[in-house]
Amino acid sequence: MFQTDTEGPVIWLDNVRLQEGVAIQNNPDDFIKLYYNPTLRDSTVVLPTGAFRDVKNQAYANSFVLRPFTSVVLLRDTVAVPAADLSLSLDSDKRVVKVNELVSMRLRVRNEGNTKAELARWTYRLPANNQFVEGNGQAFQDNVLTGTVFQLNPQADTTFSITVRPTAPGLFRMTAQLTTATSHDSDSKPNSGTGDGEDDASTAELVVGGVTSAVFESPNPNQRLLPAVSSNQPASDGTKADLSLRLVVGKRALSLGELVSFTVNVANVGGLAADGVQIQNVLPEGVELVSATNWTVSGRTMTTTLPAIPANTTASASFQVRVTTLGHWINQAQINTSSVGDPDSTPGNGFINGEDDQAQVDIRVR
Ligand SMILES: [Ca+2]
Ligand SMILES: [Ca+2]
Ligand SMILES: [Ca+2]
Ligand SMILES: [Ca+2]
Repeated sequence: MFQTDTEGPVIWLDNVRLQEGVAIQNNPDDFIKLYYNPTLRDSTVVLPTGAFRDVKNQAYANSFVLRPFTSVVLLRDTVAVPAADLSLSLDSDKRVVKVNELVSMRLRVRNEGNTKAELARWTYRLPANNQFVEGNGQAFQDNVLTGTVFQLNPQADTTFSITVRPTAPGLFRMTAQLTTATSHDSDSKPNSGTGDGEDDASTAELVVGGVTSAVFESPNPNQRLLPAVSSNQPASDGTKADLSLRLVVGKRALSLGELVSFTVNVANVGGLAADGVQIQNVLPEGVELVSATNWTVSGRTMTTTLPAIPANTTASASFQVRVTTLGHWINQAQINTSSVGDPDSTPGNGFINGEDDQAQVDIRVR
């Protein structure tokens, strides 16, 4: 039997059984992790199997990118939170307003998943020359408004009404994003920046005070690194010449009887010189040919062969027509033959298959 020996009422403990303790050895490293990036470059951290959270309750799994000279403390997630798919949209009641006119903004957070989403937070930063007037009861400071969504049922949404006032003329591009999401989201990452096209960020545009060249954009201070833009062009092939065709017309809206010239430009972006490049041009009804030096004409079809086009140069051919009939007319041109192969187009295979060796241009005769 035990008697307590402290201040206050005396407590007796009866029927106490004692037994030797069994120590369980835990490695703290299995429960808490500190990552630090001491380099000048972004560093990708690969996590051990399992789910983790930082002190802001942000979920982590698999891997994440740590910016230069930043650190993060991660705690192993022992209570599993089901995944949800949150998205955010921002829009305004009007797109064109006057200076100092109040604008109602709608910020909506939606759960597109089939399980309940746990707590999430969003941040809406205003560009310069714009002020928050009313923040739906949410806190705002220094043009930054933050809000909390405690839970969201599957396929449900919640909307925050916010009033802003632009104070200068210009185009305002305003952005908001989710900055915290407790539930793991498979197609977006909170606080990743507003410029990566994910569904948890949104942009609304306002034109204020008529047309001006001023553009005001919301700050985007923590944009995650985006991959470099890759070209849609094939790599230069030393055994082929990548030819492409462009059509230019002097004027698109014409009066009856007016003269207009067309120019066909052929560019060779490598890697061989192209010889024997023949262009075919089909004139629309409604025009008559006035001058076509070096072209052979048969009915409405015209052809010409360009001089050799060395790699990384352009060649062109022009002609002039008179418009003779009212209406909307389309002129078409394509590369008809070439002495060398082309990596992404075939000569002479038509005008409407989307290849880069064909083009069309329209004119309207009033
Ligand atoms: Ca999402
Ligand atoms: Ca994001
Ligand atoms: Ca081509
Ligand atoms: Ca073609």
